[in-house]
Amino acid sequence: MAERNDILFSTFQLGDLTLPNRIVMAPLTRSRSSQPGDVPNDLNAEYYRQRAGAGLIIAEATQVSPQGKGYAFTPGIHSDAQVEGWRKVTSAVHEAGGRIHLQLWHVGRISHPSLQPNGEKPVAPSAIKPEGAQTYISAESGMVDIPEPRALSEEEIPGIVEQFRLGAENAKRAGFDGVEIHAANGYLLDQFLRSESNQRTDAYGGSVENRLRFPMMVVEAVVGVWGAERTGIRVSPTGSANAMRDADPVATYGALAKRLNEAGIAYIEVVEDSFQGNLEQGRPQAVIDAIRQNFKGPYIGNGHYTGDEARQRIEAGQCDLASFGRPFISNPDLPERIRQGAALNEWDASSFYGGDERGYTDYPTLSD
Ligand code: 8OZ
Repeated sequence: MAERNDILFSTFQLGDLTLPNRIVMAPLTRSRSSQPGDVPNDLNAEYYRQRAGAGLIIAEATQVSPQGKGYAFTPGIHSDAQVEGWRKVTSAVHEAGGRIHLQLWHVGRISHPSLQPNGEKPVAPSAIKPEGAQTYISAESGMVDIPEPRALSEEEIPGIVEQFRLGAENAKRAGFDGVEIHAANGYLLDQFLRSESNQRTDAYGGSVENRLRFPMMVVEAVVGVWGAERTGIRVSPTGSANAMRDADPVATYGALAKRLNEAGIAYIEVVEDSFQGNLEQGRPQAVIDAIRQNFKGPYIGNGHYTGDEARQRIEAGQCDLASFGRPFISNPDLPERIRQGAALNEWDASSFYGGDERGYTDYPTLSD
């Protein structure tokens, strides 16, 4: 049983939102939107409603445009039908007393022509194939290799910033409490940030300052819609998912953290130790320190946390909040279980992506 003054269950001021606890539901791709149109539905609303005990829910990665899509069945935030669908989700969470951000996503090169408008090549900072990366394109074809992308022209970049701005506006119309910019796990913003996937020789590549340019344009556009206090970001400085690597993550992410601090955004969520692969054994402490030193706002730690570890790391000042992914899939009442020190349900990985209510809304709570 947790102590009465358990820091995990102390309130936390995140921007201008007051959270009742420090346990955040991490963004989780579940690939269950309605087709055609990648539209959130009643089942999705029920899933998030069940998890409203989180201090904050960060809803799953959601493409800001058809071009930003990289997997079958992931939801979007670029059509009116999607806005209406998400409104069901935000209403359900709010009625249950929760708070919910939307994660704004453009996959860049992690896609396939069969998912792209007019069957075009996916776009990236540079025409570099993510070696070994795959994506799920349809129930019939399943997982396929990702082909070489097309490098974006300099002139196209403001248009992609505009896709994020519209996504942010649509998220507002859909009733979210804020947004998180997806700059992690090898998707478009991460592709620009890291030296190996960004080999550009124009103003968007080369030096750290240049590699930060496009991601910071997105941050500024989203802040223009939501205000800094309702805008967060997710990064994965040493994550290797989707064939990612950076020559000097301390320099890249230290500089990014400084710029984000100047922008005054509400939080940074850091994937410290990814289930999809990490270039370092354990948590990359040098990068975590560089981010903490440069970004003075709230830090959400993510990656293989247990409740006890979250408590210890918050008490030690290493993070302010902790986000949980897979434990939230199988435990809709995860905060209550952590508070009581109760056993957790195990997750079934075969039902993570796609399908129906099984492995989605049918995990039991303590009171079931
Ligand atoms: C797992 C499967 C598909 C997408 C991420 C959005 O890694 C994802 C994702 C994870 O951020």
